[in-house]
Amino acid sequence: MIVILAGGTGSVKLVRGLAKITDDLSVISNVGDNIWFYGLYICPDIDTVTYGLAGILDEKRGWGVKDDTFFFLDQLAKMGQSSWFSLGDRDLATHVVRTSMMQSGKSLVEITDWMREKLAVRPRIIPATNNQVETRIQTDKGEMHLQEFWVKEKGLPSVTAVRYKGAKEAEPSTEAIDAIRKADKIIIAPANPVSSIGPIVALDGIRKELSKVRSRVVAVSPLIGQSAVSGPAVKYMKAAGLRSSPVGVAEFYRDFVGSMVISETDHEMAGQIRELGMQVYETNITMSDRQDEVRLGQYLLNIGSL
Ligand code: FO1
Repeated sequence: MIVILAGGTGSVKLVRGLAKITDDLSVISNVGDNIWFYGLYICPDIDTVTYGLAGILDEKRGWGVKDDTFFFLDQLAKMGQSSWFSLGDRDLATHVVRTSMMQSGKSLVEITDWMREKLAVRPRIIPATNNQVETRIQTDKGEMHLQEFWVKEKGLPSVTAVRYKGAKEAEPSTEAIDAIRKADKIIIAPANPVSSIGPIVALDGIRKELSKVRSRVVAVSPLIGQSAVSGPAVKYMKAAGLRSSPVGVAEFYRDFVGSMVISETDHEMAGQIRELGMQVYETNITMSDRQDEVRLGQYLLNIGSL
C-alpha cells in the first residue's frame, strides 16, 4: 500500500500520477487550509485532490471545478457581501452537502470518503484529523487565516511567522494512523512544507508514527534551486526560519523522512542533505503533463528497489 501526504494544488499532479500506477493508494490530506465561509465548511486541499482524481478539476486555476460558473458569487457581491473567496456554483454543492452532513453528526473522514465514492474516485482520501486545525499567518498587517493572506491579501504582506491553531489538541484520524502503519512506502508530495505538510506533521501522533517508519518515508522537494515550483512556499519557509532551498526542506523533514528526491539540477545540494542522515535521489521532478506525473510516480515506487 502506498500513502501520500498531500496538500492541494502542488500535490494533485503526483497524486494523479500515482493513482494511475497503483490500485492501493491512500492520500492523507491537509486540513489547515479549511475555512468557514457564509456558514459553509470549505476544505480546499481535500477538494482539489478529490476533483483532480475525479477528472473535474479546473487545471488552469489548480482548484475548483472545471467549467464552473460564479453566479452565486456575483449575487453575493451585488448584495454588498464579501466575495473575495471565489466559490464556484458547482463547487458550492460540495460545501453545502459537506456542511449539512457535518450538522447531522458525520465526521470529516466519513464525509470525505462518501464524497470520493460519489465522484467515483478509487484512492482513499483521508483527512489528517477530524478536528479543526487552522493555519494562521502572522504578518505586518496582523495575524490572519491562510486563505485571507493568500487570497484576500494576495500574498502581499510580509510574513513573520506561521502557526497551526488547534494542532496540539487535535487527534489524528485513526484512518490516517492505520494507513501509515500499513504502508509499504509513504510519499510526501512536492507541496508547501510549511502550509500543506506542516499542519499534518504538527499532529503529534502522525509525526511519531512517521518517525517510526522513517526509512520508508520519501519526500519530493517542492523547490528547484531557490524557487518554489508553485505558490508561496519560499515566503512561509523564510518566516519559519528555514533556508529556501531543497536543503531547507530536508532540514524541516529530517526527523521523519528517510529519503529526499530533488531535481537533478540541484546536484550540488545532495551532499548537505546526506549529512542530515537522508538518502538523496536526483531526477527530473517537474510535472508538465500527464506523462511526467506517471514518470515521477513510477520513479518513487522504484526507490528502494533501485
Ligand atoms: N485560490 C485563490 O487564489 N483564489 C480564490 O478565490 C480561491 C477560491 C477557492 C475556493 C475553493 C477552493 O477549494 C479553493 C480555492 N482557492 C482559491 C485555492 C486555495 O486558496 C489555495 O490555493 C489552497 O488552499 C492551497 O492549497
